[in-house]
Amino acid sequence: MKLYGFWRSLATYRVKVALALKGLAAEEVSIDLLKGRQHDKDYVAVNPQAVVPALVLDEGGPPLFQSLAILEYLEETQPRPPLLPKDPRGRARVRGLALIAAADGHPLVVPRIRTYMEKELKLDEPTRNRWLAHWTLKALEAIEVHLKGEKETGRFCHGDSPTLADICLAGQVIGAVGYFKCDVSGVPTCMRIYEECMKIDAFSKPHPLKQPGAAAH
Ligand SMILES: N[C@@H](CCC(=O)N[C@@H](CS)C(=O)NCC(=O)O)C(=O)O
Repeated sequence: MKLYGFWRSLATYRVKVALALKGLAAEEVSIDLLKGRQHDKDYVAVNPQAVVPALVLDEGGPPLFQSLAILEYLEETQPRPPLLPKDPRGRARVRGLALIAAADGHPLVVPRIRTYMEKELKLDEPTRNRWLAHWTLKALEAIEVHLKGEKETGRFCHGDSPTLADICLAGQVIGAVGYFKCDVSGVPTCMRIYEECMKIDAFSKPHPLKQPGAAAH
């Protein structure tokens, strides 16, 4: 498999964690988002949305796109270890938690939004940073209410083994702590579970700030 991604990308991180948890390997191709390479003609031919990640399968065919769709594909084709619970209600809860991060929180802080705020809306850097930190924390606060109050929460977001929810939570915390310097004192359950995740190589090795690209920035 070939994974188009970028060291700083939280959506790429989600796919890398899932691949690692499932014991799958993929060759990585870096699309430098800081240099705008996602808009290069060659890459737009891979993913017309001009975003990473995209996953090319060994069997060929069009690349898979959207990290959660890729995670679901991996889950269906390589069910062990499972990243979704067996029961439909549990699956809905895990997907719901994952979506708070991946569908509601993360999209507000991606490069195209930041570029629009800077170039079109002419917002200064402190104002842009307030936006990034605010929406990143809002998603974690919503997840926190679920995690703190619901009996399904265990060592991880849902029970005692990692699921799609933990993968998305980990990325959201990396954004909050590593990128946007949020005050995370109000989301202790998220932080506790994040720390559990980081005890697992599949979560800690692909950490964006541990990638070679990060050292150069
Ligand atoms: N919902 C998408 C998000 C994809 C996305 O926005 N990726 C970011 C990096 S984390 C990107 O490539 N952004 C490029 C841009 O905004 O121009 C997914 O989960 O795959």
